[in-house]
Amino acid sequence: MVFNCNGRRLDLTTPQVMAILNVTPDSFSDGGRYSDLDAAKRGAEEMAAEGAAVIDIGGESTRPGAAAVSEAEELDRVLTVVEAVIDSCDLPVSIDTTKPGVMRAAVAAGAGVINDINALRTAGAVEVAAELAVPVVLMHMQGSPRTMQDAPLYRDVVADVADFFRQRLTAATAAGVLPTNIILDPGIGFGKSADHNLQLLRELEQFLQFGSPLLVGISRKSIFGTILGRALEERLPGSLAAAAIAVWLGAKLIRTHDTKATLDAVNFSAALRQQ
Ligand code: PT1
Repeated sequence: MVFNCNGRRLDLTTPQVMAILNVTPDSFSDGGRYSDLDAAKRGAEEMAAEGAAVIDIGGESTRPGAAAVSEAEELDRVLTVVEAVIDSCDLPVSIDTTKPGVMRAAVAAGAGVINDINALRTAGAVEVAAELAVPVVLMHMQGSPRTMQDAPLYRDVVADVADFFRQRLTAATAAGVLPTNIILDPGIGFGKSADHNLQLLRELEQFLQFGSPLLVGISRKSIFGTILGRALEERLPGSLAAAAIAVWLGAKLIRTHDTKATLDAVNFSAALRQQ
């Protein structure tokens, strides 16, 4: 449960928080502007001070409906930010990408975790992940971000996600990814109805059978719109409830926009559970 992230330590003996650092593209700037980098550095420092265990940086939106970006565009957005955050704090940095070229460049810049919503299914990704030898998050997704919410369909969502984990664990370890470097994530909101998401959270313990730590990313997602009728900026209470329950059911890493509040939910749940 202790991971070596390109020289930085991630200890998941007790549950921890993965803080989301937004690298928001805007048409008036590229990711390399001083003010953007300065904001990223200050954001990372704040997350570290609030108790995050790892900082997740991504240059491609994977929200429902989001379009893909080119590798050049993604590298342009993300690489200087990874370098700046590696400089400004000593936490491990995770790179949220599906592209092997971005994985390679980010790890060369100091990133120490590959967070892949496509679970290394992109051509060349599994070989690069094996070569880089850093921890990898294998996330379940049905379809692709642009169309995944059109008509999500499962035989049995929990069984189907478990089958997917079995397949991806086999493919990754066959390519040389160490089993001890794998983290699994059911992919809340990625090609799932609200009911599918509830079933996955309710049955989260089923995914402990693989022996890998579980990551859950549910922060501010549309399930809180569907179930609670909350707009984006009103979803923190629901997100905290979900984080506490995910930890209660065995999750070891919670991906969040709200480090301090989420860490309280995580720590209280872990204390109750005596983890
Ligand atoms: C996640 C995750 C991620 N989520 C991992 N990486 C996003 N490992 C990005 C919605 O329903 O859960 N795990 N990287 C963000 N993606 C979404 C998906 C954001 C759905 C919002 C929704 O609102």
